[in-house]
Amino acid sequence: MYRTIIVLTAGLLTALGLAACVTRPSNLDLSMTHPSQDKKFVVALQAPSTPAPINQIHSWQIKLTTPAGVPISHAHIAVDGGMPEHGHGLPTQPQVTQKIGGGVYLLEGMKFSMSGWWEIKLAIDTADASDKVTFNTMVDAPRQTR
Ligand SMILES: [Cu+2]
Repeated sequence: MYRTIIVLTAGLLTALGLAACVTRPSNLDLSMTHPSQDKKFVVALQAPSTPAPINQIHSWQIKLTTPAGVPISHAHIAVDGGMPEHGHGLPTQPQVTQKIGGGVYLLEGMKFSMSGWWEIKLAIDTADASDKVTFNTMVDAPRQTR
């Protein structure tokens, strides 16, 4: 009798554990500076605050350089993203609206509509090269204290 309960409990815990594993990889790379997919650029993404506020429009900055660290100032950067676990995209259509100079760009119109794991994908085009980069970020549930 007790044995049955223990086996059932263990089974339930295993099922819950597996469900948790599906939510996101445990080795999710949250770093905000990455080489692009084909190593043509190095891209740094700067959030407005850590963590980014939920359900508010915010602006980020993107710094783009060559692998050697030379700033790239005349790139076209397209933005996409979403929540891989839920299969939906970004709730807004963020745009790179300004080239600030020194390889820094202003990314406006970002919004996260729920807490959890979000991907931010950039497609970068210059006269010489095209490449992509994906960033991961975790958005927390809203805090009551703010
Ligand atoms: Cu979602």
